[in-house]
Formats: sequence, structure tokens, C-alpha cells
Amino acid sequence: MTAPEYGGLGLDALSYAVAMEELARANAAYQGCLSVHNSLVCGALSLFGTPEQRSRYLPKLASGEWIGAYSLSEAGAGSDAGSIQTMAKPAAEGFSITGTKCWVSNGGIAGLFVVFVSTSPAGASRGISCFLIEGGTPGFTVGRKEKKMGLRASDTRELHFQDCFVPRSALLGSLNGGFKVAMRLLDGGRVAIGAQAVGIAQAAFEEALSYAKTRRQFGKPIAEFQLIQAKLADMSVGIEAARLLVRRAAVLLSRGARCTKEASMAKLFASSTANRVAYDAVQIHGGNGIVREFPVERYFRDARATEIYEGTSEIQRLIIARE
Ligand code: COS
Repeated sequence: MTAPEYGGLGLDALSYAVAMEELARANAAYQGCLSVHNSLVCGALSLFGTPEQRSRYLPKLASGEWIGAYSLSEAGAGSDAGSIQTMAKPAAEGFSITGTKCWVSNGGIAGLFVVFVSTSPAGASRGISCFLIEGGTPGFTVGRKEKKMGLRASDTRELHFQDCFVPRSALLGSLNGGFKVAMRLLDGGRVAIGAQAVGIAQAAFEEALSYAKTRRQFGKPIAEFQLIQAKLADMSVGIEAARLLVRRAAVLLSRGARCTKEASMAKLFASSTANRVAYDAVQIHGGNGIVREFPVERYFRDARATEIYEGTSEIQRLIIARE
């Protein structure tokens, strides 16, 4: 997605979605790291960065020298993303930031953080600004790593800011215009999380199919029983439908069109499919499905977050209804 002049491949969003699905088929935690890095950080700079901001950061991000992190959520600002409490107060030539952010993917490994803070509390969502903050900036520390049920290889942290000075040049987009930046980026991010869900579902389906062909009960492979066949058929239809929704949203994204509704539809359907498919894949494995030696146990745990992060399924339905 990052332009070749900054060291990126210049791929369109459809190619990106295909790559994201394949990566998630192997390891969703690893894909999640790259999804945040590309959709939410490289995307932020590509869409909203000044030429100076792009040249300073995109080459490092495109080469992988630096990893990016995106920080919107707080303990009291999850689905209600506009109720951010972390504050940036005007200081000489810049801003001074104080507050705590949470659920930050790549938090412990990132060199650059895209951080949303309040610059005008009375403005609520219309008083939020976005800042580019480098790791190691005085007054900025990274907190403990969360112990999650799934996506355990992805590094999720709190971020703490105490009188952290950032220059005015760190502002991404306009002052108090950060909420729209956050939402626009999440449109793209949700396409990549949809692709992640499709990848997890595909992996779970492949394991279930292969297990059903080799596991014998009552004198034949369980794949020959119609109740197992029905599960496998429903899984494969769901995966194909989810993949098409994700790719439709990706095509719109490639054209630069606003795809808020289509991205939410893709994420909602794909994440629900991933959970259903992973559930049935565990069921087909029987007792073997709940032990760590079999990969479906991990797919089941990894799928759960896809219905929660980058907007819960409830929020996706709300967005679709509004649109
Ligand atoms: N693209 C561009 N602009 C958008 C937009 C989008 N996708 N979505 C909303 N906006 C704009 C609106 O048009 C509105 O603009 P105006 O001020 O000009 O009217 C502004 O942003 C505020 O929008 P809205 O009134 O809809 O905001 P709400 O506070 O009602 O919140 C939801 C909307 C609930 C959709 C939003 O808070 C949300 O997505 N929450 C989930 C957050 C999330 O995904 N968190 C996970 C973080 S990453 S782990």
C-alpha cells in the first residue's frame, strides 16, 4: 500500500487483502501486527501525512526497520471512541500530553505511535487530534503486556503519557480533526481484520476436512457421515461469502471510495464466520479439538478477538444501520 517512492510495493488494497488472508491462515497474531502496521500507521501517513512526515517515517516503516502502532482506545473509551480523556495541552511550540491509552497492538515493539488525544474536551469527538509520537520520547512509557486468550504472539500494551512534549510538527491532519482520521483509517483496518478472519476460518476448515477424512469411527472415515458433511459444506459456503465481502470492500478501498458500510459488513460477517467455523472445526476434532497439540484449538482462541477489536460486532451493526 505504501508508494514505491517511499520504499513500499505500491500494491492496491485488493492485493493487500489477499496477502493479509494468507498470512492469517498461517498465523493470525503475526498478521495482526502487519495489519496495524500497514492499514493504520502507513495508511495514516499515506492518507494524511505532510510530505515531511511521509519522508521522515514511511521509508523506515516500509523497510520494517520501524514497526507502527495505533492508539485510540482507553479504559473508558472503547466503543465510544469519542470520549477520550488523554489530554494534549498547548505548550511552547507544541503540546504536552498526559493520560493512559490501552489495548495498543504492537505497543512493546513499535518505533512510531499514531496516538489520538483530546485537544478540546468540550468538543467530544470534534475535539480529538492525532499525533505521531516516537518511542523513547521523554514522558512516554510503555506498560505491561496483556495476557490474552488468543493472538498471544501479538504484543498488546498500555501506553502512559506524563507531561510528554510533542512539537507541533507531530500533529497528523488538522487540530481537532483527529476523529475523522481515526474513523477513516478504521475503514481500511476493518477490511484487513475481515481478511484475518477469513484466513483463520480457511485454516480451521482445512484442518477439519483433513481430520474428517482420516478419523475413523463405526468402521469408516467420519467425513462419510452426513452430519459432518453438512458442517463442512456450511463452513465452506460461509468462508467463500466472507471472502467475497472482504474483497468487495477492498476493491472500493483501492478506488479511494468511502467504504464504511462495506468494510463493516465484511468485518461483521467474516468475524462471525471465523468463530462459527472454528467452533465446528473443534467439534469435528472431538476431544482432540480442545488440546494444544491440534491447531484448531488455537484457531478457536484466535477467532474470538476478531468480533471485538477494531470495532465490536455490535458497533459494526450500528454503523451499517446508520449508513
Ligand atoms: N470516515 C470518515 N468520517 C467519519 C466516519 C468514517 N468512517 N465515521 C464517522 N465519521 C465522521 C462523521 O461524519 C462525523 O462528522 P461531522 O462531525 O462532520 O458530522 C464525525 O465523524 C463523528 O461521527 P459520529 O457522530 O458518527 O460519531 P459517534 O461518536 O456517534 O461514533 C462510532 C461513531 C460508534 C461508529 C465510532 O465511535 C466507532 O467506530 N466506535 C468503535 C471504535 C473502535 O473501532 N475502536 C477500536 C479501536 S482499534 S482496537
